[in-house]
Amino acid sequence: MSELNVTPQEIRGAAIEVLRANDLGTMTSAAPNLYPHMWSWDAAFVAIGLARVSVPRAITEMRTLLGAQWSTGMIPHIVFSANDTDYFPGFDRWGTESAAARPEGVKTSGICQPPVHVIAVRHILDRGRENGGTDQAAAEAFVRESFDGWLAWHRWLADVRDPDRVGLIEIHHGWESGFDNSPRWDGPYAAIQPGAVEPFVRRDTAHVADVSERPDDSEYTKYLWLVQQMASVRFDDRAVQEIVDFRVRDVFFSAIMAASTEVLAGLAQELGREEAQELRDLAERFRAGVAATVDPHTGLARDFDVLAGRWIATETVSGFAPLVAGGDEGLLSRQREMLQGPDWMGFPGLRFPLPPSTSPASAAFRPRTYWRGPVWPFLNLLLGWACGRDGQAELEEKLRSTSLRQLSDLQFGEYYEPFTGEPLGSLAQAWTAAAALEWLAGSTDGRPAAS
Ligand code: 2M8
Repeated sequence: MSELNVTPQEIRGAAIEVLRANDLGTMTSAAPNLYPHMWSWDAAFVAIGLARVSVPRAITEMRTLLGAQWSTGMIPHIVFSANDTDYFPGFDRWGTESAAARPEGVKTSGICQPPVHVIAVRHILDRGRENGGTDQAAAEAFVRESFDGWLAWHRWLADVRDPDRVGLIEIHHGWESGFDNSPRWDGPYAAIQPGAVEPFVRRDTAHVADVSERPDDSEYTKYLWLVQQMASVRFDDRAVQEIVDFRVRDVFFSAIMAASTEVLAGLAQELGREEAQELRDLAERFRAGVAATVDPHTGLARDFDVLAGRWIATETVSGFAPLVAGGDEGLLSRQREMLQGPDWMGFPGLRFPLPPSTSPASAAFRPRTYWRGPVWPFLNLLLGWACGRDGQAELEEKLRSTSLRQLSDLQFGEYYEPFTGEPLGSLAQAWTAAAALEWLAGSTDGRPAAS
């Protein structure tokens, strides 16, 4: 930690302040202005960070999210706060009011995001047990109380989004991947010819310093077209799959599904639940599905465009999905070597040796544009967590110490320019602050304090 120009205590204090400022009571806004609501996978990372500060508050975060679960089992990608003016598309534009499966009394979007949540629940349980006393009792009670909700979520993903059991989750909007405008989705979006989209006024561009850090209007038109398509069939799962213009098997989403389902299997076992084996088999299905996408020429995992019937081979960080999913050590060690090699963490001139969202060696790389190149700190936390799980202390420590150097600017950027280290998008982004809190708690030999 000697390379930091601020102390760990200063980073911790500043990160806690970001989470405090974004705290809306029972949910944390993803960012103060750009994202004034709760986002599904942001909430999971936020809970991991919160658990380092307050186990009860971390539980509240996950409880709020689960309170928005649809009767199908789906956990929606946005739970709207009362602030309905600063974000577009807001609740009214989603049209989820007409969905039969929507939750009572909670305003949500009608799509989902990657299922990181159970990994967060495991962190909450571990922190509760470290602290003992009421934290332990609350965490253990929460795991028992929420287990069926997580189980329904994972079963919904497995049944509805992988009906052919190929071990890959099908998504119906780039927003479901969380990698909104990644080059991964250029092909599928290029094929979409949107029908008439109701006029719209964006709000996101008012909250960033430079509009080129965000997707453009033609991209937004397609985003809204897909929402309109889903609303036209009231977000009915089967009907959406029949009519929607975006159907892609998302390898990174699937890797998170594999990792998280394995964690859920562990919780099931501890609770003496009969679903433990079912969940283990499910995790294996998705690990195998992810491994089967690896391009033998590049060594990177690929998405699959269902409508075009084509693999999507891009040089994006999602190519390292096997590192998140876990599995065959031969594959994983090749991927770890590549990740640290000259096209990724070792690319010449990087401000910090951390994986950019798109390789700078790729023609699709854009250093300042959102998911097309910048470094995303929360993703590095996920990669580090997977390294810890797989006994890769050295790489985990590299990611941890370098991430802390990156975050010692105390800005907690949404994403970072890889060559200058400039924070971009929103500042005071909640999951970035949460990642800092979790990294700070790691011990110097690279092992998490406990897990
Ligand atoms: C970004 O996505 C939202 C739409 O869901 C947006 O641009 O309005 C993505 O980075 C996504 O992964 C993230 O969960 C969300 C909130 O941080 O912002």
